[in-house]
Amino acid sequence: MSNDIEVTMQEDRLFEPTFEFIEQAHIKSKGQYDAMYMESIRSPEKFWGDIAEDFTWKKKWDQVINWDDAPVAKWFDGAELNITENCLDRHLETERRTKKALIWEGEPGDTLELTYEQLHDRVCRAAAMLREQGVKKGDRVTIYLPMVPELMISVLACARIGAIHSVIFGGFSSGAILDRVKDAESAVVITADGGWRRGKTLGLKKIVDDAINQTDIVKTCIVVQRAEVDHEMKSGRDIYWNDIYPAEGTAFEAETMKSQDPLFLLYTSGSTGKPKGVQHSTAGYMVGTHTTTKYIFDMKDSDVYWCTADVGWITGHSYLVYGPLLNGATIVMYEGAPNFPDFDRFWDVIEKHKVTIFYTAPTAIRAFMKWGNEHVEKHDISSLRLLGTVGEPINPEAWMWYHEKIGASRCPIVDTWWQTETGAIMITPLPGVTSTRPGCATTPFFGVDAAIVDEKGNEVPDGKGGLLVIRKPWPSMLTNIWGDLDRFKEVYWSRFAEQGYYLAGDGAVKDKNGYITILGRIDDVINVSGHRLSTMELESCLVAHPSVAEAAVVGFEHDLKGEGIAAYVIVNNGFTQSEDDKVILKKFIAGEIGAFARPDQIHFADALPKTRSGKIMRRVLKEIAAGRDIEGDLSTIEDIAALKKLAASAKV
Ligand code: 6R9
Repeated sequence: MSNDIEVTMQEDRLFEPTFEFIEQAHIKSKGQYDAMYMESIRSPEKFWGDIAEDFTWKKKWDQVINWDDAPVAKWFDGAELNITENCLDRHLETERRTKKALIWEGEPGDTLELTYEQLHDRVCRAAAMLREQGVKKGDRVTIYLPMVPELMISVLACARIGAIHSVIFGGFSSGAILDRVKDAESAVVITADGGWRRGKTLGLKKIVDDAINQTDIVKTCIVVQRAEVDHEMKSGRDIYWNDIYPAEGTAFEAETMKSQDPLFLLYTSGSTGKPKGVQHSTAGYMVGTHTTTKYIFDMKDSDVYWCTADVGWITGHSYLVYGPLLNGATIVMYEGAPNFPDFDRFWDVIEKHKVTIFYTAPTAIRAFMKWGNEHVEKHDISSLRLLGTVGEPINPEAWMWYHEKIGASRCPIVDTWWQTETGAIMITPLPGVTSTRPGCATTPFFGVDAAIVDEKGNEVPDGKGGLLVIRKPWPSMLTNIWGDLDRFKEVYWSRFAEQGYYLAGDGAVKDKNGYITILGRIDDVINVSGHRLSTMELESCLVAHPSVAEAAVVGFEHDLKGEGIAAYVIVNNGFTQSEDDKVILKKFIAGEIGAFARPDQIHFADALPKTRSGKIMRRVLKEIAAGRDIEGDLSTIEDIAALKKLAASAKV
């Protein structure tokens, strides 16, 4: 067990929601939660069917959940709809027409505010633009943009015409873009000349060119002019957004989609092979993101809601775009870094826009702690009433700092566990109900039948760690891996095929009160600042470098990032092993995958610690990376001398 987990497990402080919060909350009591939870598990048809009545449907469903083709769920089977009518058009008939939908702030300080009516108009125009470019229902559109309004608008425009969006986080490199464009067979890419980050511009178009010049799949590349970065335009393929975006508004009719039609793909790392295109469908995802946003963030019309995630991650999809828009919320979107021009930028944004709900990642919280309280204290952030975290386990120390310094010991904190695959939050406190415990995600949301099981699928006793599984389908669940149904079944459903359980890939433990604590990944996925990376993907990347013969990558505990990346490398004959060579390899990975994948440590090794059967002993490599002495049974190691040498050289 790592130190962090040990500290979390010993935690016994409990924090009750305040009376002021409870009084105004959507859900006010444990009794109310229990009754709703019970109904959601016993009668999901009734529970979700009632909720779905409130949406705009072009045709109602025949069945709330059709599980006949398990594990492919058909939520709201037989229904027809368009999610953007629910995100936008529906609100135009109410007072929300003139309510702010988006408050956007660019890193240089430029701003844009759009009401629901204006956002609707922009989405319709962008939809008309895409249609004009020949994009049809079912086509895949790749979006590689900085956090500018066009990002949200493009996503919604795709959904409006029934195209499947595949957003790639702006930190990914050209290699990652090429893989994704090819896998999705995406003929259209939307990008920008560049974006702002820490006062500098980053040339996105150039990165895209390095990818799409290598394939003839991409026929059209639409370029948003954001940061005046030099770039090339290939004639016949590249075209400026401003040159084709209609000057006049059009009431663009939303395409009719079946409830199961894919809404988007989002590529994520798994333990094996290349990143997989996690596929989400329309109706279930809509109902799931709407309901979680409403109850977990206790969303009201008076709220100003800020989720700091990039739209390139699932958190940005579900809780920056779809969930809040479905609730008619006012959304803050910020383009740049948290420490530009100074360490107080986030608190400045909160003060300026009177943010009431703030959702961020533990890695950011740890950075704020390090930067010091004075940056927070400069600002009046008393508008805040609710805080959230997501992406990785939060250590109790960071939780307490968030609670006291940002939440004034008054705002409930929702520590939300979920995944790209689950589409929406699964395990979380309910802010008006749950007594929270630092580092603990607490209890399952409505409809989530979570259990902790052993290798055979039997529930483990309370207090004992095991594998986290979900035993029943839930509305926002993934419906496939793009183009690879076998892999979808294999990765998530084969381990407990008999019982039909979804394997989350996380370890967890439940206490006697039913509170679930997430212990971290059980597979070869590492979580660096909330970004999922596969050790195998990193290893294949390293061995693609001419100097590398063999590589092993492990995660290790890192104060700021949660986990850091350590790579152990055996070089080919004739290559040197200097500090400069380490820098070259780090840069190589950053160039192939993205800067966030740059290893923290490179160790050159003569041999990797392997068992006699040839398995790399990752446990040992982790301990070396964490600077600990190697303990435990080493009797199965093949080359103990090489290991000792490696451990000794890592210490200097
Ligand atoms: C939403 C998101 C999913 C993995 C997940 C788990 C880790 C996410 C967490 C958490 C502990 C939390 N994770 N939230 N671990 N506590 N509150 O992050 O999706 O990028 O797919 O990552 O992140 O390990 O399996 P994704």
